[in-house]
Amino acid sequence: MTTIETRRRAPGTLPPGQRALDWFPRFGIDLTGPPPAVPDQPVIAITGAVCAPIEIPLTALDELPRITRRSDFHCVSGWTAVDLDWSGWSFADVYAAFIEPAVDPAATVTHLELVGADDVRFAITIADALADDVLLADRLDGEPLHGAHGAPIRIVSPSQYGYVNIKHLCRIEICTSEPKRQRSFLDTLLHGHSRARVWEEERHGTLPGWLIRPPYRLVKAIMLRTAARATH
Ligand SMILES: Nc1nc2c(c(=O)[nH]1)N[C@H]1C(S)=C(S)[C@@H](COP(=O)(O)O)O[C@H]1N2
Ligand SMILES: [Mo]
Repeated sequence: MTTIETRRRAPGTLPPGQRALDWFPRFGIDLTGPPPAVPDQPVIAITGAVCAPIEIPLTALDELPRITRRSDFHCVSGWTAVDLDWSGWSFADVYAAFIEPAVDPAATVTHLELVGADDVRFAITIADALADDVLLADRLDGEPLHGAHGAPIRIVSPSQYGYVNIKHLCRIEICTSEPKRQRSFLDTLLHGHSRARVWEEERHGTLPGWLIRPPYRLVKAIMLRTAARATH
């Protein structure tokens, strides 16, 4: 097993506009309800531009080398959890071994839509998905991933904001263009940047990152209070 440091910050520094927490909150659309149930034999379904849809049993991932990586986790609302030890597999390895062979050879893949069991999703560009530091993680700090943090398996892309890091990953849609979804008013207001790189402060799809910090800070304060109450 190899441990690689992927942290890009110098000790004591954080990406622009981020503040460190001394805990790792559960965050997202649901802060208090039970996390989605984990099936007895979990799979990741591969759909979209494929020859035929397939299902990858999580047990098949054991064929690939397991890796552990220490990284910081940055939510777009402005909090950072430092020095998390994730364990799992390189997403690029999983893609090459299990996903790419199923893709329609005539398709030019531009995005992968990552879908969680709670139906929360994010369309990541294929280049960002295959970056060196992206993991499929099933363990955190030496323990199996807790439901709050994405059991049975989640994406960990430490150089992109939290909302890229889809928890409870159960399906990947292979896309030949950026999926366009209907947005609610709130979603339009808060709509995240499609690359979400933390060091570039790509928080928002249209507004500069620094400009959107104050409303996000408000969201952070309210949600962290709820998350803390649910945890303690
Ligand atoms: N399936 C799913 N994935 C998700 C979310 C969610 O609500 N559901 N929330 C996102 C957001 S906004 C953040 S900051 C991180 C939070 O991860 P954590 O709960 O492990 O801290 O998960 C991301 N992935
Ligand atoms: Mo987030």
